[in-house]
Amino acid sequence: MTSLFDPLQVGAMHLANRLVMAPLTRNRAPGAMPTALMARYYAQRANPVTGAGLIVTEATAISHQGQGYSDVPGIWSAEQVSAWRLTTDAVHAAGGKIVMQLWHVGRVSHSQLQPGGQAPVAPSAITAKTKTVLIHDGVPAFFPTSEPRALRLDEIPGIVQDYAHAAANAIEAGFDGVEVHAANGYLIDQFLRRNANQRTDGYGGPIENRARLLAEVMQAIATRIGGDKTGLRISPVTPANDAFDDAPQPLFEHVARLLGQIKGKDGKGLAFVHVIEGATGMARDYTQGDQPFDYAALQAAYRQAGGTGAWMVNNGLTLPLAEAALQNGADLVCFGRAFIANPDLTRRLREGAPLNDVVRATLYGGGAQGYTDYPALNS
Ligand code: 8OZ
Repeated sequence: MTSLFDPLQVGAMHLANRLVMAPLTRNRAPGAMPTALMARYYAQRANPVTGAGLIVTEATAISHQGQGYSDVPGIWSAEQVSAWRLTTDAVHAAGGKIVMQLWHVGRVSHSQLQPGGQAPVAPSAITAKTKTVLIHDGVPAFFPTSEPRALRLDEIPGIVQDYAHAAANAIEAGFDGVEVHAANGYLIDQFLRRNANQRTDGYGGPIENRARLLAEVMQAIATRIGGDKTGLRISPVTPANDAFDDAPQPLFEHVARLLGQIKGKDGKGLAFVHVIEGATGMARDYTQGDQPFDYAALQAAYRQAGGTGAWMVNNGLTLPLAEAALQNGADLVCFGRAFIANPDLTRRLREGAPLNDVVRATLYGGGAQGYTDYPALNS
């Protein structure tokens, strides 16, 4: 029987174990610049024996326009590339692997965060019924998102370019690969879903059109950096950030088929597909036959189309749920809050040790407190 603690080759990466640290927004990058404290936080979780086999960074903006929250990092400038090297060097020195999550928020933003104070961009000019976090004088607060403007058709190639440029920057900064954030109601997910995408051009209407931006972004990145360094995250039925579609099963099976067909530089397919099962942040219980969506059909569609990447699952997992997921056909399991609170989560799960609880008050914004001061077990 495969164990969570067994190694796995994932695309170009050799992972020491099957536990992945989820992408987790922490709002500790003022001016969109990654810091030395962030490098310390990731390195604490990178040890191949005690920590994650793979770390996915917090969502990182591909462009200034892609930003939707205060103090989240970016990867569009040369300065950001240099600053991220602190993180990749520290993680690699600890023996770990790390991929960067590439993010364009689309309409989930506020004009205060946008270049020139302009409106955020979206598939259609429909305001998301959700909130964003703005930090004023060090104090985080929720604000309704601004009314977006619809992207012109002639702007879309530039967005695809921004993703490919950000992916190349991530590789230059020393990351082992990238994960495209196509989940949780952000730009790519907005294009996928009928409630946010009412376009009448080649990027709206039928499923094939709504999935076109995702296909173009994945292909552009795989061509630029190699399919074996490229993955993505999707969330077929999440209601997060006002994401909704009345027919997610055919939509995401189409997405799975197109992902299975992507071949990048050197003819390599994608390294991994990361699926949030259920509503983001709410545990799905495999042992209870909880099936709001047929995830096995999604995986089968991907495999039938030729996809060979690792299948990664995520959402409120516990050790028994993670083991059940592995026996159900997942290759990798992803933990979020548990990795925030336990830098040595893998060791604790292996040894059956108690877990530290996460402190919610320090999740978004602030410094070392509730970030790099969660204790590991004594050796
Ligand atoms: C929590 C707070 C802000 C952003 C996501 C990137 O939901 C996020 C996010 C989560 O994917």
